[in-house]
Amino acid sequence: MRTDQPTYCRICEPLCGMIATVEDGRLVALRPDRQHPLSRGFACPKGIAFTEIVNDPDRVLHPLRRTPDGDFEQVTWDSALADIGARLGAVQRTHGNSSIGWYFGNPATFSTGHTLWTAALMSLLGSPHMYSAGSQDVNNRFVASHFLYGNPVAAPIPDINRTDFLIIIGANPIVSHGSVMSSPRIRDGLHAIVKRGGDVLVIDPRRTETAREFDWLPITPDTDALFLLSLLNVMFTEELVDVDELRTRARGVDALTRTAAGFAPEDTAARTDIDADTVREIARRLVRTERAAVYGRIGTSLGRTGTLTTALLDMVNLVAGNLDVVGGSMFGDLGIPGQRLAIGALAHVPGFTWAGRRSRIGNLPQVLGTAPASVMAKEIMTPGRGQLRALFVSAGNPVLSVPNGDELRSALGELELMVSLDIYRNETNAHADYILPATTMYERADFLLPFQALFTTPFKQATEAVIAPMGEAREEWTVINDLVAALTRRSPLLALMHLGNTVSRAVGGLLTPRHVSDLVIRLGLGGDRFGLRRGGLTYRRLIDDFPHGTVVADGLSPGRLRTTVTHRDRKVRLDAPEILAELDRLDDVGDERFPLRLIGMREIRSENSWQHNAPLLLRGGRTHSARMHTRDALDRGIGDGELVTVTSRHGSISLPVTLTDQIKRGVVAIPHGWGHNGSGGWRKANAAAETDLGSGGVNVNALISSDPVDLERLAGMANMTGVPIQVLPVDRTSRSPAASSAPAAR
Ligand SMILES: Nc1nc2c(c(=O)[nH]1)N[C@H]1C(S)=C(S)[C@@H](COP(=O)(O)OP(=O)(O)OC[C@H]3O[C@@H](n4cnc5c(=O)[nH]c(N)nc54)[C@H](O)[C@@H]3O)O[C@H]1N2
Ligand SMILES: Nc1nc2c(c(=O)[nH]1)N[C@H]1C(S)=C(S)[C@@H](COP(=O)(O)OP(=O)(O)OC[C@H]3O[C@@H](n4cnc5c(=O)[nH]c(N)nc54)[C@H](O)[C@@H]3O)O[C@H]1N2
Ligand code: SF4
Ligand SMILES: [Mo]
Repeated sequence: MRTDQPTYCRICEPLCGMIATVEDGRLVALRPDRQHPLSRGFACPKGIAFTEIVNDPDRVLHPLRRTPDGDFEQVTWDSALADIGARLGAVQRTHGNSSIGWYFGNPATFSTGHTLWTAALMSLLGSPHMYSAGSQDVNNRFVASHFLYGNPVAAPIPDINRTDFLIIIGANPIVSHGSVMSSPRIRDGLHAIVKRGGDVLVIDPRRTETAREFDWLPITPDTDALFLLSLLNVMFTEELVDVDELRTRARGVDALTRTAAGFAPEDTAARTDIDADTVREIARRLVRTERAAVYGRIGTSLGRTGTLTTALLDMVNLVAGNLDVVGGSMFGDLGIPGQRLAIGALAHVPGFTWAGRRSRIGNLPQVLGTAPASVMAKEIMTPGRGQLRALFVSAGNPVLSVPNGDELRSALGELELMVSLDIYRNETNAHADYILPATTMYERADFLLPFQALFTTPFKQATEAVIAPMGEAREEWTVINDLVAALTRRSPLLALMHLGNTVSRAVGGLLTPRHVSDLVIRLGLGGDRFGLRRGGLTYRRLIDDFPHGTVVADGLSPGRLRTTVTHRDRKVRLDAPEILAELDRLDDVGDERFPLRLIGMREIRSENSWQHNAPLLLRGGRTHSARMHTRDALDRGIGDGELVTVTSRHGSISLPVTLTDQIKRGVVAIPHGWGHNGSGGWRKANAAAETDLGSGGVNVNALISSDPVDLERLAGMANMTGVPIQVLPVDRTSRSPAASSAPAAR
């Protein structure tokens, strides 16, 4: 039997509508859903290629146990869980709860059950070793919001549907499809701004796919904070701002004015490479355009001061009169009664707030209960109380995604127990004792819960699983329920959770992600409020009556600041000393040995490290190469396509170079997520991007420091952009000591 089922894609943040064709229980095709109210028939190549991932012969479909020779053998779930439980119990007895850790990667965020159950397990266990991809991605956003609003999960998003002037600084939405913002068909959304007479300005060191379609202003990497401070400087010194009005919404206006006074555009121009007149013009325009917004993402997060830079983005929006107003930078709203009070109360729970705990190594603050993944290797290797001895990795590939993968790779081998929950064998779980097969998104039901406040058009959709789990794959949250049983002896809270599960299972009412989602749907925007609002939404109604999803409000609502800010005076705080102290880190990192600056770039047919095994995405042959300005290459005697060695203070890699004029001089861009080294099971990924030096591409994070002193102080963010590097032709450097580590970094 062949059926077409509406569902949605959960690879990246627009969550595009999809029609899944299922034949005799197999997923045979995916196509964009034309009836989806927001994505309206759009899907990108990754979304379409997902059929190949679901059916990939390299997928892990049965529990695997490591054999003494380092390979894996198939075992039953029962024996895997029994052995894992026994070994986990032993680690817990010998070393305590604080020796058990969990790293959850990016795809976990797209599964309600996975995120909630992991967070519950780790917080009830009380271990400080919870890690996520957040310290390479977005934790700075949470910390900036903690200081500005008192509410770490408040994240303003640009009202792209109504803005007339959008500045995109450090994001490439035409490739990434938008991040910390769910806005299907974002390319159309951006072009619509221009069509209604507005402008989109992209400030980026590279003339990106987005910059090519709009206006481009190049900037020196990792100088965005200086640029934003200069915008504030102009707004205050040219008296463009109604300061009295500002004081009704914010506290610390004087301190911010004094701070900005030190950053006249004439003084920052040499560092940012944006001339003072341009800065002044942009500042005036942001104030004078009624509907204007500034939006930043990865490029403004991975520098040395990601939290400060992100706080400054919001400050610029606020001071220009563009925060929390139509067409500006706006807050999504769950529409749940009492949400401010609830978040205010949560903000006192150590695991929810900022710096509720600090890391044993590096003394870095936890963010929403997670510690910086960059210190994970040292947490494993450094003896003492709280040493990490057992690690779970779910939906993550930290050997490729966090700094200094070689260090982590060797540390993983020292663990007493490592368990991976994944759909593939990858570079990280090559070191696991067990690999447990997880379902893909189309093998589970879900609701867009984590993204509810991030849609530029408030939207709800729920889906059933379109196929049954392949092989013996299981959903992560059910595996977590099984793990809890092994940990009850030394954790009264987990004992309670286990008891709750056992009792509710017996009466047929086990708590599931669907219950949690149903609660949020019923209480939230458009929900039935448990019968108080007739005809309102429930999980069931979403599935039955709105299989393509439903828009629950025409647009974001202005005036949310008072329900978003949890500070007692309900004012945005502009003078947090922790944030202002970061200004000390704005000095130049110049080093004549490393005259160039590294930045990252995302590719349209990659998703971090994990979609290089899909034939559709490898079509035409893929290369992994550094992008470098033609003249920088000429100066070094480097020709297009040649192999180069890229060296930083921390490591060295060799890969081909692609010469281009679409990048600022002095800047080199290298995609991350490559470095497939054959130890994993994804055969096509290992064979892709072949060069004289091998295949699988190289791991750019070999160039990045995992030393705690090099991490951003407030959110423990890895510094992955603006890193000083040198690039030389391979043959000339092959005899130098720096290059001798190149093969190891591959
Ligand atoms: N196709 C595809 N889509 C993806 C992903 C993917 O791997 N592939 N990954 C997903 C994930 S996990 C995320 S978090 C999002 C990220 O979404 P985005 O942030 O939109 O994506 P990036 O391509 O990382 O864009 C960052 C931009 O910042 C620029 N940049 C680097 N350093 C600086 C700097 O110092 N200053 C300024 N102003 N700009 C700088 C880079 O040139 C780049 O254009 O994308 C998601 N979508
Ligand atoms: N240099 C540099 N490094 C970066 C970045 C950068 O811009 N530059 N970006 C950073 C960012 S933003 C991110 S988000 C991280 C990503 O870092 P990670 O999340 O650590 O790595 P991914 O490559 O996303 O790996 C995801 C893994 O999840 C598996 N998987 C996919 N779906 C599922 C599922 O449903 N269940 C389970 N259990 N497993 C699944 C895949 O097979 C893969 O092994 O990388 C970061 N690293
Ligand atoms: S842009 Fe592509 S990968 Fe992202 S949600 Fe849409 S179809 Fe999926
Ligand atoms: Mo990310």
